[in-house]
Amino acid sequence: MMRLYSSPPSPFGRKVKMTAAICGVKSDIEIISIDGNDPKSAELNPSPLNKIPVLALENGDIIADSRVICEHLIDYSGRTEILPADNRVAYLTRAAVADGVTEAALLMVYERRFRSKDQINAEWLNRQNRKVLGGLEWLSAHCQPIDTTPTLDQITLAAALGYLDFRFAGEWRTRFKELALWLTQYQQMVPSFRATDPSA
Ligand SMILES: N[C@@H](CCC(=O)N[C@@H](CS)C(=O)NCC(=O)O)C(=O)O
Repeated sequence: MMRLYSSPPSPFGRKVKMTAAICGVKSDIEIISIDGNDPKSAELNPSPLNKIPVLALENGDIIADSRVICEHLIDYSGRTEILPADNRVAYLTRAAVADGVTEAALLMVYERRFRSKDQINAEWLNRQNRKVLGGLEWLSAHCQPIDTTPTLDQITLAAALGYLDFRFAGEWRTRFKELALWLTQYQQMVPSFRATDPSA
C-alpha cells in the first residue's frame, strides 16, 4: 500500500487524489492527513521540505512533488492516455501553467496567513494576482474540451480553479466565463472532483 500525505484543503493534494481516482488506483493508496499548522502532525510528514503532497512507497522511498506523483501514478496504472505521448510537452506546459496559477494563489493566501497585518505587502499580492490572471487568460485560450477521460493538464486546471473557488470566493468566474463553463463540464464528468471538494 502506498501512503499519500496530504490535507483536504491542499490544491496540489486534490490534483493527486483526482489523478489516483481517474487512473483507477485509489484503493492502492492510504491517505494520511497532515495539518501543516500543527507541529505534531507535521512531524509525520516524510517530505524533507515539509510540504504536501508527498507519496511514500512500500519500500520507504518517497515521491515528490505533486507533478512527479501524478506522472508516477499514470506510469504505475498504465493509463498513458492521461498524459499522451503525442504532444506530451504541450500537456505538461498547460499543467505547469495551471500549477503556476495555484502557486501564485497559494502565495497570496500565505501572505495574509503568515504575516502580520502591517507586514502584508500589497505590491507582492498584486504581483501574484497578475500571475493568476495572466495564467487564466492563457489557459482560457489553450484549454481543451474534456473527452471521456480527463488528461493531466485538465486535472491540474480543475485543481487550480477549485482552489480559486475555495479561497477567493470564485471571483475569477465573472472574467473567465469560458473557463467557468469548462469547470462545470469537468465537475459533471469527474466524480473525484466532487468527492475532493474542500468546502463540501
Ligand atoms: N510544487 C509543490 C507545491 C506543494 C505545496 O506548496 N504545498 C503546500 C500545501 S498546498 C504546502 O505544503 N505548504 C506548506 C509550506 O510551504 O510550508 C507540489 O506541486 O507539490
